[in-house]
Order: sequence, then structure tokens, then C-alpha cells
Amino acid sequence: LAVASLGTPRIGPRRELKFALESFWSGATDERALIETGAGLRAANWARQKKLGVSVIPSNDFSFYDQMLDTSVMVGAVPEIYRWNGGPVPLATYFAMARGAQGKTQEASCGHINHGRDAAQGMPALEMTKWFDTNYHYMVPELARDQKFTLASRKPIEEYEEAKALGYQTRPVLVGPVTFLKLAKSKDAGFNPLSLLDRLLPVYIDVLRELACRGAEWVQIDEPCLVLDLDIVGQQALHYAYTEIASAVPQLKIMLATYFGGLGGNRDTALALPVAGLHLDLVRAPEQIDGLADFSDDRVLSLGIIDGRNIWRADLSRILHRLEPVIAKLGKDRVQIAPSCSLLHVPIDLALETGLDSEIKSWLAFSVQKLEELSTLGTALAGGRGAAEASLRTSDEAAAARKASPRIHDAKVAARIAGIDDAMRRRANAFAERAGVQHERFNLPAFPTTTIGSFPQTAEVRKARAAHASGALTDEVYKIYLQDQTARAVQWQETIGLDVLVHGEFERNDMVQYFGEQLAGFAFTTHGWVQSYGSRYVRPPVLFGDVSRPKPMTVEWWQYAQSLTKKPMKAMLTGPVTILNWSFVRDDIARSEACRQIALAIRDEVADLEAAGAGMIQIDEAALREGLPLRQSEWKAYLDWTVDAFRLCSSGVRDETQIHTHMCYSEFNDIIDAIGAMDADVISIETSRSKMELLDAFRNYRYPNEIGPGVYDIHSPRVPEIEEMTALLKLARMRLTDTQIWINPDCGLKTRKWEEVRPALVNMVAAARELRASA
Ligand code: THG
Ligand code: ZN
Repeated sequence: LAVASLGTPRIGPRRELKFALESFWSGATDERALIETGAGLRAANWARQKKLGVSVIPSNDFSFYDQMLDTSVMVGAVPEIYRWNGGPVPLATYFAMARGAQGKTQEASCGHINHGRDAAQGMPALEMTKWFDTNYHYMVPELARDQKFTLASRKPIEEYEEAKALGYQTRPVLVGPVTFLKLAKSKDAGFNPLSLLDRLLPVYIDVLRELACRGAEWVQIDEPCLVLDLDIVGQQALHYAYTEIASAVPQLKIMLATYFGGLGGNRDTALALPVAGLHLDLVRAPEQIDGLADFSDDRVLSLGIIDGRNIWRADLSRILHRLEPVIAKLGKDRVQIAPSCSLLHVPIDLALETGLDSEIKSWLAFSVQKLEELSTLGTALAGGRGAAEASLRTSDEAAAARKASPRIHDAKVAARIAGIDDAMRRRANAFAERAGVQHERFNLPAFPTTTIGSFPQTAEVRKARAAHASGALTDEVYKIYLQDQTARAVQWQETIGLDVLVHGEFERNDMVQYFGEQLAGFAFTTHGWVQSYGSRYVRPPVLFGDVSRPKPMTVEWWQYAQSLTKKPMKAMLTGPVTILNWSFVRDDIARSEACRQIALAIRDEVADLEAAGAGMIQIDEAALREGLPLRQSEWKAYLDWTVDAFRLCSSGVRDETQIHTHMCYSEFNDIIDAIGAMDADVISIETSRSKMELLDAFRNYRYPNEIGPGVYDIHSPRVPEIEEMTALLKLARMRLTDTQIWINPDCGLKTRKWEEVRPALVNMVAAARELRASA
């Protein structure tokens, strides 16, 4: 019985990869140093997995930036603008595709990211977007109708050889050809990249052949597209691809890996593929274990039973109880046990968390601990439970202790949840009535101008925060510093003539972490980094127990900012769904339940802000859409509880209090009913790059509330001209009524520089004035 790993985090326990990359990009170190760091991380990963008892160790799970980008480069899918002329793709070209060239690095603030494609600034980066329903972003392959493929990077072969030289027989990992093409995009209108499969397969076959030649017995090919709703074309593509591969490289065994869900309607397709093994995610789709007994030929099954997406310690006895009968039927030789997916999505080593509360720590498992768990399961399944007695006992005890812990359950929270009634989810009056009262209260000009909330988090601000965290700056001095930053931002907004101001969020680190740190029920790690994209990582909060808000979180900063101006100061909050989606969430209650608890905590904050005099309160739901389930059949249930949570946190206010929300997506058709049901008085959205086309969804829906369609792209450093913004506003006015329209940028400005923000907003205000004069 084999213990398999599908992939490990590549960032290094101390973020070695981040520092090596950023040092290389800045020119401080050379390519050789970067390559050495990469080799060191790979060697350490192989050694660590071997030591932990993993018998199937992956190679080619490492990447300097992203595995999809690696695949594009492997098959020579390098768009023309990067001026590659064949031969091995140089590292400089690779990073130009990842980040753009000429020093224009990409930055993200939230949600779907599509970076500054700005020809005037040199080579833009490839687009990037979320990898399935994770918080990891991949670089979107860009393919042309006349795309040619060729073997342009031998990375999978080189890393296989590198491991072999160190004494490890590995199972190389490739992103599957069908998933690669399904996630690719083309600029050629009406062209479906999947039609390139025929041309792509020979390159895959070259790679597989060579791996087999050099001694690889197995290759893991990831086809997570099998957990999506595939149409017949997609299913046939899979059948075609694996039939071709099987006939071209019959000597090689393919472990076809699926994860992030169940096979669902693709089950027959998957089971009919001529592959030697199939990996299933039994954490997300535990019911899949039932059909496994009729998997009656000699293929190998890889059972993904340890959660690769969350950080809870597993209940090993419970898992054994489920696995033992299956393994008795299938036979030990035909079964591998594995994490549900690559461990890329969890932090590396819990042992580094010396500051974490010891009780909570005893409930957790990061990637190292997850492999230990697998190894224990492997021992127990191979040699009987007695063979792993001590480890199983520790696991049983931890599971029991967590269940019984008073830290998790808060009777007050339970009582409040039980007391939720429909009135709490409804504003007192309909939007039409509220709008009248609000307009009278604020008396804003037509086409009011505002921003999304954050202003530049400059190096200086971050330095002050770090100094405060390390104790070098006292609370008092740090607070004065932040007040000064806030005051300057407020004064400046007033000077340039914005209508609705924001305080700038200088006191906040991350829009989720900031709230998590102040809410009961959350814990924080010091080294629990997870790759978000490239060298950018996040440290998701750990939501371990019932959530409540011990005391006001943002009121003081709002009050301070409002005291500096007569103009309305918007209060800024992160919404419950976004806090949930960007955290590691407890697995002992439904996500919808945890979300409802967060919603009540935010509702308390909203009430306190209103009581303090805030007339406008913005509740951002940057991550609402990205949490949409992978299967359409599950969308409605998700949207029901997420909308419910938003209404719960936002509906407790009087008519004259204006609720704003913000979402940074460019696709609303799928969720427009839900947006309508949220009933925010004002929503600001990302529209500039789609040339306002996404407003069609709002027009067709006859969305009645107010909308701030973003009039310029904040992901690019470029300063927008007044005329560009008035042109976009003209397009907006073709789709919305004038009284609905607000004017704002696409998203928050925290990743921009003040030198970019200042002229851009001055121009934005000028565009609003022109519009008022002409309308
Ligand atoms: N917060 C959280 N999750 C997110 C985003 C967020 N997921 C999606 C999107 N935004 C990802 N974008 C980023 C942008 C920047 C960084 C990380 C993710 C970043 N990270 C710092 C780094 O790696 O150096 C670390 C930041 C820190 O010190 O906390 O710059 O906004 N939760
Ligand atoms: Zn945004």
C-alpha cells in the first residue's frame, strides 16, 4: 500500500523562494543564485517527503512562478509579443510572461485579476485568474487559432533526472492537456482552444516518451477539469487524449489525478479512460468511495483522504473505518492513499508556529503533518491498527478534545443565531423610499464621485507597521503616524473635490486579516503562508470557533476621519462571505453557518458605526463570486446563503443610512439575481476593461439601485485621460439611468503609488464635472 504525494508547497518554510525571486528581479542577485535556491528547495522537499514515509514522491511540482505558466512554456505557447524565436525559453521570457517586462510588475488587490495590459509600458503580463475555487492564481495560457506547439522547455525531464541523481525515483507531475486547453484563452474571436488538442498532444507524448525512456514508471497527469460540468466535447477530448497517449507510450503508467470535487456526470468518462491509475478527491466528494468496489480491473486507485485544502488535523480512526472495507475488497497493491490534492494550498510546517495557542495548535495539521498522518494511515492499513497504535491514539485524543473544547462553542452566539428572524434580513423600506431619504440627507451632486476605500500602502506605511509589530514603535507613536497619514489623505480628497471621502485604511494590513484579528473565534499564524500568485503569498486566518465581535473594530478610525471633514466619510468593512472565503474555515459546522456568525459580528459593527453617525457604510464582498461552486447545480444554494449573510449584516440600519458594497469582478451575468437580492443602496464594480459591457447584465435585469461602474483600471500604473473616462461614462449612460450612476475607480488603490493616484483622481473628478455640465 503506497503513500503518495500529489505535490508539495514550493515556497520554502521561510519563504525562501519569494526572497530569491524578488532579489533576482531587483537585480541584487543573479540567475545562478535563483536557480540554486530552486534546486535547494526541491532537494529539501524530496528529502522531507522521503523522511516522512511518502513512497510515491512527485517531481516537477516545483515552479518558479506557476505550473500553468510552466506548461505554456513547456509546449512553446509563448505569445508573439514576448518575441521568442524558438529554442529553450529563457528565464527572462518566462518572467516577462509572468509579470510583464520593463519593470512593470503586476499587483493584485482582490478577486479576479487581469493585469495592466498596457502596450505603451512594454510587454504586458499574461492574464491571471483563480485556479478553480482556490485562492491560488494561475497565468492564463494565451493561444492563437494558428498556434503551433513544440517542446520548448524540458523542465519535467530535468527535474525527474535531478531527483534521480539525488537517489529519488519520482512520479513526475504534468498539468493535463485537456485541463490546459480548457483553461486557456484566445484573442481570436469564436475560437475554442480545445480544438488545438490534436496539435498539442505530440508535445505531451514527446515528454512522456522521454520520461519513460529515462526510467519513469509512473507519471501523474492532473485533469481537475473532470470535476467541472463538462459538455460532450470536453468528455470526448479526454477520451481522445488518453487513448492517443496510451497507444503512443504504452509502457508508461498514467496516474490521472482529479481534485476539488467529485467526478459527477463525468464518472463514466473518467472510468473509461485507458490509464493505469485514477486519483479521486474523497474529502470534497466522500460519496465517491461507495462506487469504488466495482472498479474491478487491475487499475490502481489513489484515494485522496487527507484534506489538501484545509488545515485541520484528520480524525485518523474515522478514516480507517471508511478505508478498511474498501481496501479489503480492492487489495493493498491496488490502492494508494494521498492528500485530496496538491499540498500547495496549505502552509508548510505547523512546528514553526511557536506563538500559536497550544490548544488550537493541537487541532491543526499543515503539509508536513498531513504527510505524517498519511504515513500513519499507511502503516495501519498495511500492518493493522496495532502497528500505529500510539499515533492513532494521539489522533483520537485530539479529535475528541477539539469536539469537547469550550473554546469552540459560545452559547451566546448560538442564542443569537437562533433568534434571527426575517425582519433582521430586510431593510425597513424598499430602495425607492430609502433613496429619497438618502438623497435629501446627503444632497450630493449628480454623478457623485468617490473611491473604493484604500489609498496607497506605501513602503513607509508598511515599514511603520513592521516597526510597531516588532515593538520599535510605541502604540502611541504609531497611532499618531497613522492619524497623520489619514489626515493628509482626507485633506487631499477634499482639495481635489471628491464628493464622498474615505479614510484610506492605513491602519489595516490585509482586508481579511484586519477583521479576523479583532473577532473572537479566529487564530493567526506567523509562518502560515500560502502562495497566492508568483512571489505573493497570504496568511489566511484560522476560523476555529464561534465568531463574535468583542468590541467595535473600525469606529474610532471612522470617527477620527469624519472629524476632519464636513463631507460624508464612508465607513469601510469587509463582508462576511469574503472573510469566510479567504480564511481556513472550521470543518465541524457548515460554511453557511460560520458565515452567518460572521454576518452577525459585522452587523454589530454596522450598528455601532451608524450610532456613531456614519451615514454611508461600505461592506466589500470582493470574494463572493469566486466562491461560486464549480458545479452549476450547487450555485443556487451557495448564492442563497451568501446573499442571506449580506442582508443579515447590512439590513439593521435606518432608511437614511446608505449601504454600499464593492465587488471586483468583470462577470456578473451568472450572479445578477443575487446582486439584486443583496439590495445594497450602492454597488461599485470593475467595468473599465470590459468597456462597460458588463453593465448589460444590470440593464437586462433592470437593476434598480445605484451603481458605481469603475471608470479606470487600477491594475495598471497608467494615468487615465479625462476623455477616456467621459467616453466610458457615456457608455454607462446608455445602459443605466443618470440618477443611478456614481463615479469611481475599478477597485481600491492600495497597490498603487501616490504619483499615479493623484493625477488619476484629479482627472476622474474633472470627468465628473464635464459630465454634469453637459448632461
Ligand atoms: N487578501 C486576501 N486574499 C486575497 C487578496 C487579499 N486573495 C486574492 C487577492 N487578494 C490576492 N492578491 C494578493 C495581493 C498581494 C499580496 C498577496 C495577495 C501580497 N502579499 C504580501 C507578500 O507576499 O509579500 C504579504 C502581505 C502581508 O505582509 O500580509 O502582497 O487582499 N486575504
Ligand atoms: Zn476591488
